[in-house]
Amino acid sequence: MLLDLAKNRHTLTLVAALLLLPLGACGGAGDDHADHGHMEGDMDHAEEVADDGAPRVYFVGLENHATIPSLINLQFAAENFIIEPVGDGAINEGAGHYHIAIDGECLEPGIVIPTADPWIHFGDGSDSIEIELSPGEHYLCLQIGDGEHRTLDEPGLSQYIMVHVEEEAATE
Ligand SMILES: [Cu+2]
Repeated sequence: MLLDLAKNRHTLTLVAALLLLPLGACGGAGDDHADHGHMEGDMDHAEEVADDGAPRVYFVGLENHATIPSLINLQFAAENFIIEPVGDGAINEGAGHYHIAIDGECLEPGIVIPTADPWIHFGDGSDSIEIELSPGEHYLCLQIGDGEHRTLDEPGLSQYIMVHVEEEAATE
């Protein structure tokens, strides 16, 4: 494995944050905006990337090498791809769910994404998470897995970026 667990201590914080999320917000209610959010305008990304019909996922509003605060709400978006909750293991073509790895690399196609650090599965079909990162550089992978959590053979179905996390102002 490529993962260095020593670098991932902060993911404990992350997991704690995940457990505190109100899961009720993540159900089927979000279907309406999944494919249309980028049409509405304030997202730079929509203007940069022509829609060529290829499936694509990305961190919303987060460019490679962006500087971000320690506490951030990561949001994901998909184009030409259906985000669905994990069912009974059925694999639906052109559909899947998000995963992120914090300080872990994206995986090659055909690999079942582990249910362990540094990976978080969004098996309920949700598309955001609030995380807290330590100051410094971090690497974020957003990657789709199918109904069996297996990575897909489409280059656009993962995004790997580096972010700079600001030093926090001292507060008590
Ligand atoms: Cu999964």
